[in-house]
Amino acid sequence: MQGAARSCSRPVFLCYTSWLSLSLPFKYQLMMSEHQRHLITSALPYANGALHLGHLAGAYLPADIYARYLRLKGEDVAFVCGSDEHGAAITIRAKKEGVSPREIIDKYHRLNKETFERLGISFDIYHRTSDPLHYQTAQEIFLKLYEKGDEFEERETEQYFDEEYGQFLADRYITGTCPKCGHEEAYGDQCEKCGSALSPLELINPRSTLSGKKPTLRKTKHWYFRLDKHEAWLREWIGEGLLDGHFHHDPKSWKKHVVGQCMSWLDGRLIPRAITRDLDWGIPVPLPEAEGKVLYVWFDAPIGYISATRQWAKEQGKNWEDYWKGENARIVHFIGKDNIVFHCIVFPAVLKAHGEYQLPVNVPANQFLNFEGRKFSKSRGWGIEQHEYLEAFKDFPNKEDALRYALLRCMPENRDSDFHWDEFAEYHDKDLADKLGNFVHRVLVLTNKYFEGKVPQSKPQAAFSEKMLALARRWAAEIEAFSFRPAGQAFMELCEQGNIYLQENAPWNLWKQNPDDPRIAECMNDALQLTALLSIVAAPFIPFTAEKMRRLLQLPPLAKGDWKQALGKLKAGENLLPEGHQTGKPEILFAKIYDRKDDSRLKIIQAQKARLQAILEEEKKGQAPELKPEVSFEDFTKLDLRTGTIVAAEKIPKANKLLKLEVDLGFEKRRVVAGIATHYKPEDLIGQRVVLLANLKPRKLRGVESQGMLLMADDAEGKPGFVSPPKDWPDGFPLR
Ligand code: B3M
Ligand code: ZN
Repeated sequence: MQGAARSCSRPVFLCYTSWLSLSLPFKYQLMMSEHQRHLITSALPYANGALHLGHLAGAYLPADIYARYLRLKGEDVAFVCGSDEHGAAITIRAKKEGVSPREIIDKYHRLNKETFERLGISFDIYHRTSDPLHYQTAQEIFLKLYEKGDEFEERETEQYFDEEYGQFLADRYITGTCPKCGHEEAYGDQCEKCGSALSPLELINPRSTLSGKKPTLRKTKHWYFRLDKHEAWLREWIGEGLLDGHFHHDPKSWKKHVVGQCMSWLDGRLIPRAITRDLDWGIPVPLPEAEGKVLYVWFDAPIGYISATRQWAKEQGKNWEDYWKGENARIVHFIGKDNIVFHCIVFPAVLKAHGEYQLPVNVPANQFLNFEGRKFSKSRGWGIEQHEYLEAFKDFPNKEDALRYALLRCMPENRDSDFHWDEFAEYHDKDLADKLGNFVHRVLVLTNKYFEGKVPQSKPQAAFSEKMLALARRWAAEIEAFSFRPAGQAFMELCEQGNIYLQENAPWNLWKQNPDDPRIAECMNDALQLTALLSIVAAPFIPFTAEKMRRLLQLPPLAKGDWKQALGKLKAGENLLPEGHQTGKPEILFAKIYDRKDDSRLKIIQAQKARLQAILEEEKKGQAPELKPEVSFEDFTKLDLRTGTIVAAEKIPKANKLLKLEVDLGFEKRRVVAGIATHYKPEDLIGQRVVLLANLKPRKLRGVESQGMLLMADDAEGKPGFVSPPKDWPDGFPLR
């Protein structure tokens, strides 16, 4: 997947049109106009909890990298996100804490919004779905579809109702026994033990989580969106990139796992989906006959992207419709893989049914990030939330970029990946401190030493600048292809090339021999130009550091179009920093974690590792079973354990759990009654080697005398297995 060969064929919207026009008839050509409007979204987090590093790496950091890059390219960008504030998850949380849903959403909306800001996620707006403008937008879209007449279907069904609380129960409000695996705490929509998707009516022994009582069934009416009607075009659009006979996107630019998940859904047939609910928290269904009903949270949530854009445009004096309906609107949704179906199938179908909207050109969903080899788990304390990281690392210099870079390196772009604190430290020291930090520091120190901090006069060296240009273009192409990890590699290669260049030219040696050697200016000029370029290339990944580099170089903060301008100059062989430009005092960009003189940063990492270690140890303790009271050696020697072989087995009439076995001990045969009939058929037991407690006092079971007991143990599923002696031990062998 990586490397230059692919990247020059992949700058999707730069040269796509030109090769297409050679090979395809006109109607398949992408309608590309000069000016693109980019609408970038990140999944709207539920406002009922904080987000962890996996979320950040999944849907927020990649979107931010993309948005920052496009702004530097001079594109028109709206990067929107916000809180998803409806759904049963929020009302349940509120009930549990004994507060109103409003209190919950206000608390987490603020926390998540602030945390994103602190991490440099550059949303143009962080809106919320409890906002009146969102209500209006969602209701308008619902009504538009309703008025079309054939997009909805009304159905009367029976649903569970809590008589004591006088309300219908959302799927999540019903628990019961899973019909598939017997788990007793399954939810009405899903069993978390075996992962099966369920409907509340399938649950055995359903209980309301409100009253704890058995719910009754009552008739209720709901509106179903006719997803089934949209199957044919969805298949074409996702599979081939075609929409109404026109090329809408390059199907190869969609991630394989995204297309795969969509196709398997489409193959499973689409069915109408209920988009209304009987709940008292949500957006009222805007129909007179729908009193007390609200829109289903997954119907209104993606519309949140639209209302966020509307709010932002209002504040900016722009037209929101340009970003959603305009010919040149390019919508991209960043999400985690658990939200693919809603963003690639359901929401596009809603937009298509509406008729005026553009569909996303890509949904570059990420897979999942694990944490030190396991899934993030709040209940077990495994993982770390974004705000917890900021708190724990408050004394760690440049903590935001250190995290962003570590997450970039392990971003689950195409498969699940793993975050490790050791790698965090390694990337920090080897890449950020050694490759980037060291280079920038040396350049500034040497410029100060040789040229009083001023950019010396010199033309860029052709060979070096060409290499830099190629790497920077690769960086850009990878980002445009949503390949952020490879883009990060291109950035690091630029830093490496800088170090190699300094090392090979060794201006310090030239200076020792002759401070007026023109090669010193040549080398330092190139190195300074690269430093200026790096302040741009680094920015999407580590924006705080990029701005610091700008300050050190005494350049203005980054602004829209800076990359486009730099690219123009590089192509024309011009300098980014003019001759005589005054640079500032050198400063360290990243203080190493592994530093013999200062272990303060290492200690912060070690504290994190120690916390995880403590969880593991606690778990181990929890797993150790409680042992029976001690016995003496004499007690033990009283047991006469003998090897044997089952030579006969039969069922005991009217005792469906018991089998009557005959065990050959070599010197005699014993009759043993064992409660294993539900797990073994008599005929399968003949020849089974066993260990028998041979001096157990005989006792009668269902009228049959049992003369000893077999040693057995249950496996994880509860099936008993025999303790079986090695083959070469004869029957009757005593164990001690
Ligand atoms: N709030 C689900 C989630 O956090 C949901 C995303 C909505 S995106 C429109 O997984
Ligand atoms: Zn189950």
